[in-house]
Amino acid sequence: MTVTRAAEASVHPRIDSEDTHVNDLQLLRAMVRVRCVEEVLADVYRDEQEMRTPVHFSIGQEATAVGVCAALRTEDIVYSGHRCHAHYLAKGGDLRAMVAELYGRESGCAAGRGGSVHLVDEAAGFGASSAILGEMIAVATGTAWAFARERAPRVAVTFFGDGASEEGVFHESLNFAALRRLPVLYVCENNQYSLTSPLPARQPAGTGIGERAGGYGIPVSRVDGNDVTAVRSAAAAAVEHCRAGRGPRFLELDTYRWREHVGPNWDHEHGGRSRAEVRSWMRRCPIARATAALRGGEPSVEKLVTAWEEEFRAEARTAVAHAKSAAWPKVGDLLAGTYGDMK
Ligand SMILES: Cc1ncc(C[n+]2csc(CCOP(=O)(O)OP(=O)(O)O)c2C)c(N)n1
Repeated sequence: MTVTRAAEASVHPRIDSEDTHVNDLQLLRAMVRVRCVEEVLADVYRDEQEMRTPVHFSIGQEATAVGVCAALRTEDIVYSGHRCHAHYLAKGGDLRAMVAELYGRESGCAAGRGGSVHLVDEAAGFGASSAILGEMIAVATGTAWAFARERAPRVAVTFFGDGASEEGVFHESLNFAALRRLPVLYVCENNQYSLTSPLPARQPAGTGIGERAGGYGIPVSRVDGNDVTAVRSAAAAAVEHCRAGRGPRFLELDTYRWREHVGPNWDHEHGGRSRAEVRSWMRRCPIARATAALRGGEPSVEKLVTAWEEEFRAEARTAVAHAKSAAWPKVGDLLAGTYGDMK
């Protein structure tokens, strides 16, 4: 029972505990939370049409966010792109402030000015997210440069998709980070699609994203991104390397998004990808996989998952109710916190 209580204690697993069984349960719990929050938001978004923001869900990709963030300290800074809810939550971002942001409220994490693609939680070490593809790759590289100059034992981390690896700034940033041996971890979530365009239609046969990063002399690990413990182990080794001042590292994590590129729906009816392909990846669900792996040591793991689902769905619904009753920003303050407000 000690194990279960420890797992209940946190939705932000860290690697400081020696007990890997406890940690693995915590990883599972953290993934269940991300999944439940996104599923509740997807339902509410579709049924109410009240959130005035695009939403890019990571449903099916939870192991990448949770596995990587479990290897980080609060003072390490994470950046993300448009598909950022899971990264924000896994790094310890405030759920209520995220949901209020989706509803455009003043209590949102970006004061209701940014929407779902502009999440931030400085206290949790979640630096920023942006829908400009590749932008945060450069920002994370700059942050790592600052850490290196300050000789701070901190690591900058940036999540991005396979599509973002095709931006020029990807190459400029990796080259600079390798040259200066910066403490930055690049995490490519390779979910095979950029909108509806599959990887083989965009990149030459026989080449790969990790190979391109390796071309700059950056050590690369390619990992099954739906295996949360494998992701955590690879991330822990990479973060240790960065923190020790040995330069950047690169993780390529193979995974798959279940829902449409943007929005709460499924997209197999639109012709871009087949129902069979989506189903084959749903059979590789990271949560089902982690649950099965834990069954031997924790026979009641399914019951735990069911209880967590109830708990987190309720938490998400409360955050939605809270956001809906929160104040809107004042029209007169529209430019507050923006460049337009600067004297
Ligand atoms: C500089 C820039 N170019 C194009 C876009 C339009 N765009 C938004 S998301 C996206 C696809 C992103 O694919 P990927 O990086 O693989 O991330 P995923 O959506 O698969 O998580 C594109 C092309 C953009 N936001 N920014």
